[in-house]
Amino acid sequence: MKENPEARATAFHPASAPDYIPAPLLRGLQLKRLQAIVRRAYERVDLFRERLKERGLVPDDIQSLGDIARLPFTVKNDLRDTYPFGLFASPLEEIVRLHASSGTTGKPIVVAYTKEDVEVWTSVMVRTLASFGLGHGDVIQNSYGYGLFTGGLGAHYGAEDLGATVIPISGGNTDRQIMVMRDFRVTAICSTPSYFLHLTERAAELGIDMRELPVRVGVFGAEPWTDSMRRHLEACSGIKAYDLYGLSEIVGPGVACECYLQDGLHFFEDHFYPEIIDPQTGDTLPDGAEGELVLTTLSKQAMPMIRYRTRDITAFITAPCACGRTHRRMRRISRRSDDMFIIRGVNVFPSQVETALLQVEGTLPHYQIILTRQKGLDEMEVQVEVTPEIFSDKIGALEQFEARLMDSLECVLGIRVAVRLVEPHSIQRSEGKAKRIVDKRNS
Ligand code: DLL
Repeated sequence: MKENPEARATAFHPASAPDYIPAPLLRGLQLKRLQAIVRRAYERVDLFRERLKERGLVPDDIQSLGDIARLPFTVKNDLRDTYPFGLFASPLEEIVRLHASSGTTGKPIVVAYTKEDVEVWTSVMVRTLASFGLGHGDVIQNSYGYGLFTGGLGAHYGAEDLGATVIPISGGNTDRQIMVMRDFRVTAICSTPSYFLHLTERAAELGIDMRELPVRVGVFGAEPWTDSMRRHLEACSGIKAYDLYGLSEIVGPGVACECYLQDGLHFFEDHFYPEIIDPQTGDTLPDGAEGELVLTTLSKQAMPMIRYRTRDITAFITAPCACGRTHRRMRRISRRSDDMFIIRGVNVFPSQVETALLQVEGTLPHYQIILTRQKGLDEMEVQVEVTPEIFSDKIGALEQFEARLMDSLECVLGIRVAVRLVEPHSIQRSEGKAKRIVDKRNS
């Protein structure tokens, strides 16, 4: 029997104290930090100073948190254009760590940390793990990739500082992961949700029922996943699956995370200031409206990011959270503005496909969306794995099943799209972020 995770998750951890500071104090702290970081960027980063000058602004113009809306945005291309070190606000000798994110095209983006920055990052990861009920005595298997990706070292430093035992196993070598999880009596695992799904399936093949193991918490993030996927993962492993959000440009993992209520992600607002904007106009949206998340680092020394456009789509949750944390929450990131494709005039996001598939019993959450272009129009086909029982069924039953999936997709997307059932294990598994879209439109 697993121990009750809720009892642990509601227990107060001393490192979490900043999560509960009264809102007026938090706003005061944010303003002070915002003013200091704008000044730092203005004095040390050419691109930022030039952009402020173009607008006739100086750091003293920031007199309230609302004044942030007067500042220019930073976008991913700014990091590419100034590659590798152009946005650094600290000399290289003060930088203790570099990470990089490859992205889909061209040059990677490089991000930097001073010793203080690493300490802040560690502290937000400690607060993250504590909010999932983890602490001293836990054994944490860290299956995020170590290396230039921020997932591995970010979670590692947090887990160690928390006083837990960390197993720096990184991604891959699935059978060994399962052996370690069982033999080292692992109580929590950090990985992408898609990799954990792969782990549970492989464990079942090896005759190991994860529900019988001591593992009770999943620290999942780095890719979009749905509530249906959460329910699936929790049911087949007996753990509590928590959502953790972050991005390299801001710090890595540890920008926002769920609390034990699993109802939205609290930002670590003492270090990261969130806004939601209309991605078309750039205007700040009223609380509760869905739009693009924009983040400002309030304490980052090596590479301050002012109003960074994440391309991630979400909304603030306006009601206070019953957990008592005062930091604002956002809905889970269901999609990115650049993930969208248009099929017969209808906007489609991969997460909608996942939701539709998981509504039909017998599908496994392994799917890929194949995009092609025919006579100038985009077409999509959803390839989805089904359970061995269904796959080995008679042809007629398979066709019926395919039709049910098409109906479910039509219901969610509003258009009828092609579905192809594929054998279990035929879609390639990823050790990190899952590749949901195969884009053949330009080939
Ligand atoms: O993925 C950092 C991270 C590592 C977060 C481990 C959580 C856990 P990047 O590689 O720079 O950094 O990718 C950042 O991944 O803009 C989102 O689009 C997506 N993403 C990250 N976390 C989540 C999440 C890391 N919980 C990009 N839900 C972000 C949905 C997420 N999308």
